[in-house]
Amino acid sequence: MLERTLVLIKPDGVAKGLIGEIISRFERRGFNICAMKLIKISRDKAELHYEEHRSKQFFARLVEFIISGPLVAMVIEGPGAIKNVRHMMGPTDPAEALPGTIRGDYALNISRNIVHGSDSLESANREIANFFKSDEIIE
Ligand code: IDP
Ligand code: MG
Repeated sequence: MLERTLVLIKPDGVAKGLIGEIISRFERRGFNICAMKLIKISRDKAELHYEEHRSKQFFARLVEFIISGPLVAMVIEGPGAIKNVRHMMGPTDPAEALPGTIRGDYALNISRNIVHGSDSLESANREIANFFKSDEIIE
């Protein structure tokens, strides 16, 4: 099924100079980029993005980190994009990620795991709307 998912190259990925590398992987796989921007997000937007984690002990640090520097937000489209993009990223904890995945190649620390990808159709729709106006997304 053709799907859209929100991908973030988080501030650690931007700081490590991995923007091009990460975008290349999605392009070479055949995904379509339908929106993209480099931004520093507000605390409100960050808290909305991670609202499912509000009760977790790591929530405050997670929000501080995601607003600490610029990130790249993109909407990526393709068959099974939600699941396939997460497969390309690897598991949340990079210590468990296989080489060949983004987290397995570029990260070791769960709180600095380089990328975000939506985990369901419902999350994707909510997260895309939090980052992009409809006229910023190319049909
Ligand atoms: P995901 O990014 O793979 O979807 P989530 O469980 O949605 O993982 O968690 C969101 C983000 O919160 C993770 O990418 C990671 O950076 C951070 N995180 C998750 N679990 C922990 C933890 O136990 N300690 C610190 N940070 C965590
Ligand atoms: Mg998640």
